[in-house]
Amino acid sequence: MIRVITYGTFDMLHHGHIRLLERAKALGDYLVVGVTSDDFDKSRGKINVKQSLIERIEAVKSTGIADEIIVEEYEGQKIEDIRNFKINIFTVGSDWKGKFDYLSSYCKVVYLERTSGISSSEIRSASRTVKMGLVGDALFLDKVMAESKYVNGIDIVGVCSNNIGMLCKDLQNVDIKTNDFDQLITEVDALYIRSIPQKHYSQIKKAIEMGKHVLCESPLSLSYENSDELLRLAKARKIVLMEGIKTAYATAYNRMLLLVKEGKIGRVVSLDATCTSLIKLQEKVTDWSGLYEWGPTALLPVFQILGTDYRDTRIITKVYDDNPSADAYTRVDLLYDHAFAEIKVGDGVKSEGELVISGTNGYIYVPAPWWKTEYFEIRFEDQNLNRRYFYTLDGEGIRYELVTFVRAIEEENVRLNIDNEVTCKISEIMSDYENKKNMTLI
Ligand code: C2G
Repeated sequence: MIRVITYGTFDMLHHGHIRLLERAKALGDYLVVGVTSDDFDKSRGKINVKQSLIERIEAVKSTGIADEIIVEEYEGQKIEDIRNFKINIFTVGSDWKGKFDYLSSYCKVVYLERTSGISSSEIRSASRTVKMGLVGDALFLDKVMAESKYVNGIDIVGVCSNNIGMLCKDLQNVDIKTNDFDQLITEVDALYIRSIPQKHYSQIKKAIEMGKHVLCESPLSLSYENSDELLRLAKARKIVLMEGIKTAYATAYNRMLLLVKEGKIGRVVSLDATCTSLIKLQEKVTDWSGLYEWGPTALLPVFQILGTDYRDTRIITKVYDDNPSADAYTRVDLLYDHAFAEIKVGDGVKSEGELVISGTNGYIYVPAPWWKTEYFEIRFEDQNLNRRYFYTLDGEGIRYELVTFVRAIEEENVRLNIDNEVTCKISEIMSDYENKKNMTLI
């Protein structure tokens, strides 16, 4: 009996896939098909896969061609599969020609001619491309531009900035370059906003009223009520309004949240999150200061783990020696009925940017810089039980954030990674800071 194996993502299964499977089966008597897991696809740069692993497996199964379906989860797995399943022939489409020659020491390798004129990418991008405009004065826009290149279905066509000259070449080459928000907004389907936080509310409101989707860097506004109003307005008009905190879309962070929710460290009693970056003077003119820049990221695990029903807060801000109106380093304490949290953020002081979540059975330690980590540890009294977790993070989470945004525009009911109540509570802390509520300045 000749045993054949082939692998693929098989997203939006089409006749190119089916022809491949048929010819693979015809090479022998028994066909094993490896379908790539969502994580494996992400780690190899395929981030736009539309269907879940289950849906893709079901689609392959429904062809009736495969004798056995397995999941491909990691690099190097092919060799192991060939040994375990006693495979005689490995086959894949000719777009991979040469890439799997190394497997020929384990079995025969056959490249089958790829069917021309059809691909998953074409099917995916048959849905309309979202024309997006970027708004803001900071160099962060360069990162968003660079990351958008990895995301199908999004095209950055314009930028509204007072600093166009400072931005990257790609952004200088877009069709619409302006410092007039009203001009940009009329020519796009969606906006990515990173203007100063004081402008967010009016810009978002205008965008929603004109039927444009918005991805806005957190905070959405500087008060609970304003953010709540914007989210309701967006919902009523069927517009996507998404708060941008890239950490919320980072794989390791999300896995860590699941482990906490599952009770791995027992009941969480305290959380400490620190985020700092010493920024260059040139950037300081154009970017936001301390709490606005880092507060939302540091508050994210607090609200996602301890909830949004805190009892009390206290803010301590160390201002810059040469600029008493700007915060160099800020500490926010949050008191809950059965837990407490402390965040420390700023751009005028450097500290260890770590996250520690302490529970009744153990704690989670996420080393600096935790907001874009690929790795964390769970630690217990008995060190033998400690475990380390590793994940890959491409593009600091911005890439996945953009993928989710486009998906939410295309499909209904896509779950965003930040709940509305979390968004509103982040805005509430910003308003406490604005209004110097429960705050000490030093
Ligand atoms: N294919 C084809 N003709 C097409 C499109 C795809 O013959 N028009 C083949 C591919 O060459 C591949 C299989 O169908 O052999 C599955 O394609 P994808 O879902 O795009 O999977 P891919 O990302 O190529 O994964 O490690 C190898 C990978 O797992 C192959």
